[in-house]
Amino acid sequence: MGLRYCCRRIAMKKAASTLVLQFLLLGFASAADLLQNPDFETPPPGVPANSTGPFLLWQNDTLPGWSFSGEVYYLTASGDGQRRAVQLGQDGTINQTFAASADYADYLVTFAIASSGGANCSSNGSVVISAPDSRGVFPVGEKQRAVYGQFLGSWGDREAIDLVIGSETTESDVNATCWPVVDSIVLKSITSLVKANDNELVNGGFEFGPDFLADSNEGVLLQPAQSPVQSPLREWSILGTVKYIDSKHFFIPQGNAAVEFVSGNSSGIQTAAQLTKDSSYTLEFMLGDGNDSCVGDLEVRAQAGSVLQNYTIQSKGMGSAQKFSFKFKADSDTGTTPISFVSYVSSQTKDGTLCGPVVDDVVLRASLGLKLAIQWRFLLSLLLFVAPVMN
Ligand SMILES: *[C@@H]1O[C@H](CO)[C@@H](O)[C@H](O)[C@H]1NC(C)=O
Ligand SMILES: *[C@@H]1O[C@H](CO)[C@@H](O)[C@H](O)[C@H]1NC(C)=O
Ligand SMILES: *[C@@H]1O[C@H](CO)[C@@H](O)[C@H](O)[C@H]1NC(C)=O
Ligand SMILES: *[C@@H]1O[C@H](CO)[C@@H](O)[C@H](O)[C@H]1NC(C)=O
Ligand SMILES: *[C@@H]1O[C@H](CO)[C@@H](O)[C@H](O)[C@H]1NC(C)=O
Ligand SMILES: *[C@@H]1O[C@H](CO)[C@@H](O)[C@H](O)[C@H]1NC(C)=O
Ligand SMILES: *[C@@H]1O[C@H](CO)[C@@H](O)[C@H](O)[C@H]1NC(C)=O
Ligand SMILES: *[C@@H]1O[C@H](CO)[C@@H](O)[C@H](O)[C@H]1NC(C)=O
Ligand SMILES: *[C@@H]1O[C@H](CO)[C@@H](O)[C@H](O)[C@H]1NC(C)=O
Ligand SMILES: [Ca+2]
Repeated sequence: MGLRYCCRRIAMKKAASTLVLQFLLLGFASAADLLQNPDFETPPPGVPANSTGPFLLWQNDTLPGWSFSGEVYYLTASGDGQRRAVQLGQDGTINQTFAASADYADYLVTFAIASSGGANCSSNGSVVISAPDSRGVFPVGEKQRAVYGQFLGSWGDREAIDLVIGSETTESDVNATCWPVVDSIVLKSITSLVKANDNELVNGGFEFGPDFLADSNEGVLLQPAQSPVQSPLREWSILGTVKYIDSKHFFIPQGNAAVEFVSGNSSGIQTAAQLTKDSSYTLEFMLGDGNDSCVGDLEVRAQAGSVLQNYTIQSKGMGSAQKFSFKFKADSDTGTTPISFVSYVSSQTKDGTLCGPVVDDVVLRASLGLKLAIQWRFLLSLLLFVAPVMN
């Protein structure tokens, strides 16, 4: 869904079919109903239509689309625009098996979790999401509700994948624990991404990441991910907490998505580029604010190889971005040059939400010298090849 939407918009904006084609070749993202009843809107048959309180599921109940064990409650929010969700109590888990696509793809999940209780809980419990290749623990924070994104794994061959969602608490007194509420579980698959020819970085525009929830204006939180391969932000590892933000609810410098560094010291992203040693390159990026009332000086430290540079913008919190760039020489013996953007200071909006600088549209290019050199080498080899033939 994400990709088709982005491409249609690009096509309308620029009417440049070549650009669209390039985008299509870069990778394909799809969210075609991989899960049944992902938002629990189809209730267990045993739940009375007018039920409002938590409904404890018995062994003999069914939760459409899902299996469950332990203490699992079905919740129906009272009032209009009914929302349903599940609460995972003591040893509560739900699971569902989905079929991976025939082609190999990376799977990302987005989900919302909420605290069930108020200040009386000494622990809100955590949600544990696991799949054959991964396991992530997500605490219900101070906020009433949070949306997270997570990398699940890479599968193909129509393999059957069991997604398991459970609860966990650090509190030994079960009564003092407010068990977490889970809702809106959205799966997305992305086939492997390929470098565009004018950027040494893959996913430099951050268009490839977990899905956004349609009804949510709070972005998607991404937890630390050491490996760019096993990161929900494709091809970038994550330091601290990063908020993945969408153009429907935030100001985005380029395309439909960007990253906001929200956890202060330190929060950011990192990747690596295969560069030619001793050649010159230019790193270009947009730095801004997401139109989320994040007021003040927003600073990031950009790193390319051994070059570190700090950049600051004065944010009014109303959505703006500036383009920056710097040149550097690739100096790594292994050919792998680290590229990173990190924020060291934490900021908050007036209502206490953590916020920070937004980075987008990161482009790493060979400087003109290197490009000419490559072209010359190409021309020369062509001449050397053609000359004898002509003789
Ligand atoms: C729910 O509806 C049933 C009949 O459909 C009724 O007997 C019961 O009192 C209702 N409960 C509430 C809480 O309204
Ligand atoms: C499930 O079993 C319980 C007792 O063990 C019973 O009270 C309840 O009516 C049963 N529910 C269904 C849907 O059969
Ligand atoms: C949930 O897990 C159990 C045990 O691994 C398995 O038997 C069951 O088929 C799974 N349910 C679904 C809906 O995937
Ligand atoms: C918190 O505990 C107090 C005292 O036990 C109780 O009066 C109050 O209703 C509780 N609050 C909530 C939100 O459960
Ligand atoms: C649990 O969540 C509530 C918000 O619903 C928050 O007020 C409380 O501080 C949280 N408790 C802990 C221990 O994080
Ligand atoms: C949990 O708290 C309730 C009151 O809120 C009490 O009735 C119950 O006995 C407690 N259970 C345990 C295991 O402490
Ligand atoms: C960030 O943390 C590092 C080490 O943990 C510390 O040296 C540095 O002063 C911190 N910076 C800020 C701005 O808090
Ligand atoms: C960039 O900012 C960090 C953190 O405030 C500081 O430690 C560092 O010296 C600065 N680097 C440069 C090159 O100004
Ligand atoms: C910021 O958001 C407001 C509404 O919340 C909107 O009117 C305004 O156009 C946005 N600004 C930018 C630069 O996107
Ligand atoms: Ca973007």
